[in-house]
Amino acid sequence: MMKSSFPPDFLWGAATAAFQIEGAVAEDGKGPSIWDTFSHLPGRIRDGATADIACDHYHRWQTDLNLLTELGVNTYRFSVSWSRVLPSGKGKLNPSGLDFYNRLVDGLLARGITPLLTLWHADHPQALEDAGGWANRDMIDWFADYAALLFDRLGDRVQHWITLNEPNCFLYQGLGTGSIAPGIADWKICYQAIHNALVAHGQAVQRFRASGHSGQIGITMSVDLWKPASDSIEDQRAAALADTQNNFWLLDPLFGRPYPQDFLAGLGDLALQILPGDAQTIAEKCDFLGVNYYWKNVVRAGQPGLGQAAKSEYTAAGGEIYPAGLVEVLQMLHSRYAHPAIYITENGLYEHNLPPVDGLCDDPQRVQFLKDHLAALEEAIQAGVDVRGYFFWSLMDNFEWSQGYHPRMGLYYVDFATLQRTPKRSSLWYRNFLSDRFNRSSL
Ligand code: IFM
Repeated sequence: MMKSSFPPDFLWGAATAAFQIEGAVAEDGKGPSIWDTFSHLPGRIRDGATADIACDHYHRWQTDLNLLTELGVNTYRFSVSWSRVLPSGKGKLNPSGLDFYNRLVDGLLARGITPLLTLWHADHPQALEDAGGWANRDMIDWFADYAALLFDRLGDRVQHWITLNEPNCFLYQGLGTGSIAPGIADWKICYQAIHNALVAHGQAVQRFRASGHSGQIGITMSVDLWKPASDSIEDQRAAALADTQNNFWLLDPLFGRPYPQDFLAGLGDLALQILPGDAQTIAEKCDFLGVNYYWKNVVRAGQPGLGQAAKSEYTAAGGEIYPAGLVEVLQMLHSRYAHPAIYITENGLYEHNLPPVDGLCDDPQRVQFLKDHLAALEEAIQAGVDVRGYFFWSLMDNFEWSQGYHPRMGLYYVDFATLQRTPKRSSLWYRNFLSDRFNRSSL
């Protein structure tokens, strides 16, 4: 039998986020979040969908944890809804909201599944947004206090923490282009908000260390590949710029480097307010970097947005499926940032609706996607990259932000009329892959 390159203690999991699956948006004392507000604005979400019910995970969490057992994963990544725990974002705790996560964590541990908890996955309380959200420096303390509360209440059982999920995507789109919540299109606000969010991340890491709890903490970034459409100098420059804006702008300061200077100089009127000590706080040492990898972007000068290379396969959302890019991205992170420990906190495929037939949903493209990306991951590990875990996005079909329920990304199909979950072929493939892994590592 071939020896696997995956370490025996590798974390194998699936991921979700609170707003995308929980529903119950106004139940048991939960306050409104920016996504509750945004998803109810006319014309902002495809087909006018909302996440008021979503997958109804708030009521069906036990069924969903049983799906994890069925899959055979040893870990699960989920996020906490800040406004369920602190309806106004700060101050008064909502005990029923916290209890939901207590039950969830206990349910995972009872099933032998390690929880990996994300503190902010795009859905902060509307009350804080009304006070300026991430553009207001007070948000740094509000976030750190919220994080400290969860370290205090769940840190006896949760050993893996992520501060922020994809501040690059969610803040560029939420505050720069305005295409997602909170729907503000102002680049000055956007860059300041990103800076403040990075400082907030650093403060949360400091509060975690101060809490005395054991465990690991990190941040998750979306790190896709940005490639020029041709060899022309213009296309190469445009691709390098996109890489800097999307990746290095946030990653460099997190790893103790200055903000990319060319790009900083180019901000002009958008100049940031950076206070003494911010750089050190942002670079507070983490235990790992979370990496979300989906696809390759092809960049053509003068054409904002995604370009597409000829003769490639595309996801239902337009990105190019490119497993080799995972190796490239991981090797880049390994060499540029002095080989950090990495978890692949998301990787998955956008697909159109393929309803189940006779209790099974056939999704060969996702099976192939998984095979190819896990092979790429193994290649990166063999090349020396310190990858410690892999989380497939997503456990089940869910609310895909401004796209509503259209792209389906789950290992389990969700019928949004009946809320029934049905396995897809990819879940069976992942299950077999994992049982083979675990059997091998116990030999
Ligand atoms: O669904 C999202 C998730 O919330 C953040 N990362 C990308 C996923 C797919 O678009």
